[in-house]
Formats: sequence, structure tokens, C-alpha cells
Amino acid sequence: ERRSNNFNYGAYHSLKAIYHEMDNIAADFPDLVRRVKIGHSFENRPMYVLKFSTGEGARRPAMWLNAGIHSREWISQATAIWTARKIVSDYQRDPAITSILEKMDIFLLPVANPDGYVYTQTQNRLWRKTRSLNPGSSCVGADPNRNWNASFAGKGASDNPCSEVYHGPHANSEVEVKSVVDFIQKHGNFKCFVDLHSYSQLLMYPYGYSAKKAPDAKELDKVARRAAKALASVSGTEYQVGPTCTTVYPASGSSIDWAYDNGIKFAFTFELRDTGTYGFLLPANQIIPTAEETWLGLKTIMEHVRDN
Ligand code: ING
Ligand code: ZN
Repeated sequence: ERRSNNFNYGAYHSLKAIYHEMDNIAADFPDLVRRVKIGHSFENRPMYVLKFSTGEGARRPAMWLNAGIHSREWISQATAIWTARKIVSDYQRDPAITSILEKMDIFLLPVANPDGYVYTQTQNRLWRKTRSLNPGSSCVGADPNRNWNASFAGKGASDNPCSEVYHGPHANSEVEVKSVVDFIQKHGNFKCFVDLHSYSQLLMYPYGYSAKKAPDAKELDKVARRAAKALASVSGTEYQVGPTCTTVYPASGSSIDWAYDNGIKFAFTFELRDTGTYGFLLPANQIIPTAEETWLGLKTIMEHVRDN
């Protein structure tokens, strides 16, 4: 039964519709993908990942694709669910994704901040943070990309709960972040962590918490430049490449800095379309073009991870 024929990948969807489509993808390809609950949000919504795997054993080398950590960056969640469908469609057709999956598992989290996402759909389209309550403040939420245990509460984060970059009371205070951290640490064999944000058309690697050079900066820069070139080959979309701190701004407690400092060498953040014309309000007719080009960038990274 393929109920999923109804899902329009060229539109933005509710959390419920995305979760349902994840279920459909898993039902359509039971030998390739499973929907796994990794935890729950502050408001008790489930956090689901799709696990793509062709092999036995729980701890194959793995890649983590993260999306929607900032709720208003809707192109991120939309690109992620398109990517899920792309992986199952192209497996055993495209030799690149086939060989990647012969060797590694892919874990895809399309909505890393489900409470925020629901809030952007019902209350405030431009909500960025989680929806956790801050004792002693009427302001809600912490920035889930300042909450990781990597120079926590350092540069580019705020201790003011009303700030858009409030780091939270302590590292991993946001249950959405803690759920991912626990899962990745328990698994213990992740080689790659990619976080999808918008907007600005950037492809970045550690560090954000300081301008110090990552030991692997040379290699990461080379891979990122190849990925950006592949991405641009689809329709000419240009990406800037570099370390977070000097490419955008200093930012401590981010997901990729945590991943990198915890042994996941291939840690990248994409800032997807556009460069500001529409910003967070990217029209739905750009979802599929964005996802198509991003896919080539992701594949370039994943092939490098496969071979290294
Ligand atoms: N930009 C990112 C942010 O969290 C970033 C930039 C990327 C910071 C990677 C740190 C690490 O501010 C958006 N648009 O959220
Ligand atoms: Zn973001």
C-alpha cells in the first residue's frame, strides 16, 4: 500500500504530515529504512529519525543528517524529508548512494525542534528556539544551536533568556539536544554530522566557538569546496565555504563543534537558500530545486566519508 503518493514534496507541511510521511517511507521500504523514536520534545512530542541501513549489526559506521533545529528555517525540514524519499528512490539505481549504504548507515532527523516547528505553524512564523520554560523569566525557549557541550556559554551566545541566542541554563538542558547527544554517544560510531539551516548559501565546518583552526581544516575545506561545486552544477546556486567563526560569526555551543570535538571529523553546516530576498520565508516553489542541488552537495560529502 503506497499512501505516500499523496505527499507533495514541493510544499511545506505540518509536523503531523512529516511524521506520517516518514512512516510511509519506512512502510514502502521495510528492508532499507526504519523510523526510530530517539526521544521527545519539551512539550512531549516524539522525536523521530529515519535509519537507512542495508546491513546487519547496530553499529555500522554512520552519518547523522540533522534538520530543523531552528524551527523557522522551513527549507531545512522540507529538504530533509525530500532527501529521505530520494535515498529510498535512488538506492540500487544511483551507484553512489548504493555504495554509501553498502558500507554505512544514515540517520536522518528531519525535525530536530518539533515544538518550535509547530509554534511557527500556529503562532509565530519566525520562532527560532525551543519552547522550554525559563524559571524567573516570561521569555520562552533556548537556542538549540548554542546548547551543545562545546565551549558552552562562550562567544556568540547569550545568558539572557529573552535573546534569540540564549544558550540555556546548562549544556544539553534542552531535551531535544540531549536526545541526539545520548543517541550518538550510545551508538559510538558516527563519522559524519551535517546540520541543515537557512539562509545565506554557506557551507561551513568547525569552529564556530573560536577562530582557532580545526586540525582537519584543510581536508574539511577541500571536501566542502567540492560539495559546493557539485551543488552549483545543478542550477548555478553559489555557496561560500569556510569555518563558521570567520564565515558568519562566532557561535559557541553549536552542534557541529560538539560533533567535531567528540571525534566526528566530518562535521558541516549548510545554510541553504536564499541570500536574503525571501530569507526564512523561502517560497515553496524553491523547495525541490533547493533539495535537488543540496543532494549533490550531501552526496559529495558522504562519498568522501565512505572512502576515508
Ligand atoms: N545560523 C547558524 C546559527 O546557529 C551557525 C550559524 C552554524 C552557528 C554552525 C554555529 C555553527 O546561528 C542560523 N541561521 O541559524
Ligand atoms: Zn539556523
